[in-house]
Amino acid sequence: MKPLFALLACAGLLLAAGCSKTDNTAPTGGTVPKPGGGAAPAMPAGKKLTLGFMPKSKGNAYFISCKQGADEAAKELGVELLFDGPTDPDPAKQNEIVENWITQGVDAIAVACENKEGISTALRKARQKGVKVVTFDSDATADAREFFVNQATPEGIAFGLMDEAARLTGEQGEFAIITASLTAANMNEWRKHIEARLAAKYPKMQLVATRPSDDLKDKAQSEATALLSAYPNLKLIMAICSPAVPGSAEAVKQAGKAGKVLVIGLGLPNENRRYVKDGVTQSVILWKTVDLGYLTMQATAAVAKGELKAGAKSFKAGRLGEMELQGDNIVLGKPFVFNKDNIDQFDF
Ligand code: RAM
Repeated sequence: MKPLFALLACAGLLLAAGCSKTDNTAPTGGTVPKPGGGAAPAMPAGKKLTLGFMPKSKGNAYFISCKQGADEAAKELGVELLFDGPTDPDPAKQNEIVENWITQGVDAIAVACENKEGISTALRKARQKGVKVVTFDSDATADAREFFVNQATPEGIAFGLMDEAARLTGEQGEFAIITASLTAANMNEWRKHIEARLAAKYPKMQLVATRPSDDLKDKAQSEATALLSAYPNLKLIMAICSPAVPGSAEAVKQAGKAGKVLVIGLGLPNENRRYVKDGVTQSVILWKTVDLGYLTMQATAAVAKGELKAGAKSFKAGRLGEMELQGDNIVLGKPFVFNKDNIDQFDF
């Protein structure tokens, strides 16, 4: 952890959790209740848990960074981690992988859902077969999983974006959103709160368009290019999925509009550093993706072992310390704003 990040996290500015060291004991065995009554046979002593970890897409740097934290937790806990997912976002492929994991008889799975309704049927089936299910990043329906590991509250993310857009534009003018898909549940939740904040606080700002990028950089770049010609008075592009931030920045740069059309969004410092330093992108907002993957695996293992159950108020998440639960949500913490002044202190 870089010094500034560590400081902020420990000060409670970034994460709700503390910074205590992990207790690495990983109990095995015991009797695990199965959904629908009955009990699974006790796990043979010393049996290694097998946990699946599925991103929306394997090619997305955001999820590669999450995997780093998942690997760290798996190593600490002595569990086997299966990492699989579509190469590019593909809901049908996600369902297929869930089915494979059911057949393989894995103990638990963690999934970032591309299509909320679509995957929930497969996840419910997994639960019926005794596979514990946790979602992260983007949720399924509540009855299709035990817990959702959320990166931050939707209001925290949306108000952070909207307030930053308002600050940078002097609360005036046209802006556009580039999202992942128009059905992406996490982005749609954030959009709802962005629009509510806009309506409540910024009457002189106008959201002129919301365009999908399918969570792909090249598509985001062509959408941003189209927005620049369709809206000559555009003041800012807000890219709310990670590949869309560098995609939008590249479009603005190539159009020679750096500094005239501002770019902000939810992105990784490493993917945006160049554009932030060149003044094309003003601010990037994100949570610590490594910690999101780490927390997810800690929670998934705890659920698989029967240590984390519905109704729990908190659980111990290794190096992140005691995490409080909000109902069936485990919230990582508050998002953080990266800009020219601090981006060099972060490496993910
Ligand atoms: C994308 C993913 C993910 C989202 C981030 C900000 O890479 O779609 O769901 O949380 O961006």
